[in-house]
Amino acid sequence: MAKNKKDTTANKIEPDQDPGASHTPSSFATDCLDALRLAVGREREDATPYDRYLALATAIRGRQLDAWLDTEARRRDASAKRVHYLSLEFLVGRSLQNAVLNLGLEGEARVGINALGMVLEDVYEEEHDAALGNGGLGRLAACFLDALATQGYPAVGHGIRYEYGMFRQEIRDGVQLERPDNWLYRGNPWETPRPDERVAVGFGGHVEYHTGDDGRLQVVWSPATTVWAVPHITLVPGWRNGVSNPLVLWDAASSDDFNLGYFNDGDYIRAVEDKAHDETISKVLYPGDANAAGKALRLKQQYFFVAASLARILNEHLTEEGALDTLPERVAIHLNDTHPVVAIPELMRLLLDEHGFGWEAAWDISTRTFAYTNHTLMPEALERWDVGLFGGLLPRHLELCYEINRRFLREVSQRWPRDGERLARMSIFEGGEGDKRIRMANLALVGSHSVNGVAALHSELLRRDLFRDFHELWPSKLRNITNGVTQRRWLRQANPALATLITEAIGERWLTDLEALTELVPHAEDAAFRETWSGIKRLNAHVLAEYVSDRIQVDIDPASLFDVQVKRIHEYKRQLMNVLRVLAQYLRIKDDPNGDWTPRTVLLAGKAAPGYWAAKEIIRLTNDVARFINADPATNGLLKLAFIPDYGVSLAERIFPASDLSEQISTAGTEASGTGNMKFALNGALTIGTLDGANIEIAEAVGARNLFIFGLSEPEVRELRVAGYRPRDHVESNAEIRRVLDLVISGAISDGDASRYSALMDNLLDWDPYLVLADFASYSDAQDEAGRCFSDSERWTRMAILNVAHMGRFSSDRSVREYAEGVWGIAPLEV
Ligand code: 26V
Repeated sequence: MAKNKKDTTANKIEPDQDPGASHTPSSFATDCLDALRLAVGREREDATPYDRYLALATAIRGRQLDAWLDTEARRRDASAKRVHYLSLEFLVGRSLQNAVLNLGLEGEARVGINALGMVLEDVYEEEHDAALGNGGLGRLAACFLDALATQGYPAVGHGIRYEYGMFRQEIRDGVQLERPDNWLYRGNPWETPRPDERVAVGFGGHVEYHTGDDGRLQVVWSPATTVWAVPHITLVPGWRNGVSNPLVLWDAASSDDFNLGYFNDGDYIRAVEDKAHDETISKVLYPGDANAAGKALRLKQQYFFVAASLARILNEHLTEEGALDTLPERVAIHLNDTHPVVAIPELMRLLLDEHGFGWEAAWDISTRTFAYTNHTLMPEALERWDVGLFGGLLPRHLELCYEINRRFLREVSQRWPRDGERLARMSIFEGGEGDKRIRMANLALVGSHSVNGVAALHSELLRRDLFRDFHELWPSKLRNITNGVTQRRWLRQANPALATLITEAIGERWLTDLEALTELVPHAEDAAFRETWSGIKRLNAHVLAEYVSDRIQVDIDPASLFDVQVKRIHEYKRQLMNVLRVLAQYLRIKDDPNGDWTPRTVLLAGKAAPGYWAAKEIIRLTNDVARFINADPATNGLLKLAFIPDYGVSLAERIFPASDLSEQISTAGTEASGTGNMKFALNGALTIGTLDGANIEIAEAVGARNLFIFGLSEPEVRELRVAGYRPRDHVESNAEIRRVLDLVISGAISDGDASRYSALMDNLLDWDPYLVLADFASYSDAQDEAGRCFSDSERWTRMAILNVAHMGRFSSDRSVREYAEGVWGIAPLEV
């Protein structure tokens, strides 16, 4: 597609919609034309495709602002309780198409954009993804905002307006390179800055104690530096209900009227340098997903957005209610993982030091306000802040953490006297002298009234292992709320052809009530319906094949089985097992070129944390194996492998609709939930997976006959580890895996460089922490079964339809309703 060449697109008007002919532009089309002149400042004939995108976005934003004002008025009139979702990540992706669809403006937008001389779908492609998140946790937050607005719940998201989002992934010679994601360089038409509502956030300094006139202790924190937090509001539209909820993203700005000391010293340049330094707080998203980076900047980011958000929340509550003792009646604050957990001592500080509450009252308000979700069992992902670092930046908060802990441990020792080990396990602090750390998860458990995991198995493991002591102390605090995804983006928007077929068969109800999909069950028996269904899948495969060919010059056959694994690259997710099995299949085809093979295209995509060596090696191996097997004419029509670069929300929207087989192959007990598993199944892909995370619940919902389950279960994994796992045993007993590893070790796949993967292979043979070798044979059998099943296209399509029909439970609408009713105590606004 030619971009930025106005003469190639300017006259592209869809038939029958030439505004110059008979059509009278609707008011929305007029708004678009107006926006082009009044907001973008461009004549129609000079407008670039991006100008047209800006015009359409601007016209829509106006409608959203209007809906927001209405929603706010209704909330205030009803004195409705509201949830504030605090998250360091919101992985929103693009906004234009989502807004067009949710506002029900597709027809008018099409006319409006035709009037500007372009096709709507091409305008969508002009938008840069808002990639303000790493993966599952951030995307879940975005799905929840959509579900909250759609159901009319009063809700606000609070996060950081990173100037650089998730890095752009380039692949050079098979290796991942990280490039900056300068997503704001052409501006952002969706945000409304509110500089007049900025908040001052302090860091460092010291704490003083005074006795007030009333004889009470007064604590005064004097920060060493202060940074402005400037809110930028992006609106989240509900599905055709006139509701619009705000997402408040905070931008760091240097404090012009603070830190004036240098000016007086005459060191003007140094002062300006320091000001620039303050603004680094919101510069860049931390591109990790598992290794908690104990870096000062990350702690600064956490406190920065938490302090700004709480100031805004309290200010609004005081304006509306006049006093803070009613806070828990009007406000719920949700902590998305431990990243915003410094909110607990911050609210205590505000109540005690700034608003004069006593400890008991402040603690009661605070614990009734906060709830916390855990998103991972990986011990290396649990945040533990060094007390030196923490106390240096937040001296008053460190004191408050000690006091919270002192009172908490007193309660524990009353219940379990003389149980020192239990006290040590439950303490908010660990280590000692010179190596003391704050366990943010323990702080979250102590300071929240509700704690939840994100799938049934995950929550069970939290209760059994990670939070066992806490579960014994407070048996009703820990609960499960299984994740969900928004069907509006992941089916209606991403896969319009399938969405239309479903709507034609069962009506529109599924868009706001996903359980309605069960009405598809009888259609699975309708041969004509199945034929249309699989035709749509093949058409989507065609579109993806074209993209892959353009992007990485690999030709893939849209009729082959699209076997897809897309997610962050991590050892526990076992992309390595997938790639090794591809090699095994390659060797089998070489042995028996005339065998009855199901042609297959294996696709992988995902980013590795920049400092995660093993994950980057897995990407390189994938690319080496792909180059090796794709170059072999003997297997070419039967097996292809491709790594698609720069996975993100928009690429995911292309991939799920085109996929046949969804790879969900983590070691049982490691993937908290997974949400990609739900997006695949919703688009009619069958799952090959372990009994892990939400796979278990998906299998229950769709029936074990309709997916391919393999591998050790969580109890079996635990048993094997206790007994002593010996990876080499599995190699000795399996000739096929031996041949595969020999092939990798020989250097044949890596230009004869025999040493390239020796460290990765040694790691596998000596340690194999995620049991790749133990599950390999079972995985390989399940893959054979999937291949056979796909060659019976009638049967496969029937299974795919039944999968979709039973996905009702996995809507984020259901998840959010469970939080609203069971955790936050909020109700929808009357519509
Ligand atoms: C950790 C870190 C460490 C420091 C650098 C930045 C960073 C960012 C995020 C994290 C925690 C990631 C936890 C996470 O994404 N968990 C995923 O949450 C999904 C939604 O609940 C769930 O479906 C996935 O199974 C789970 O891995």
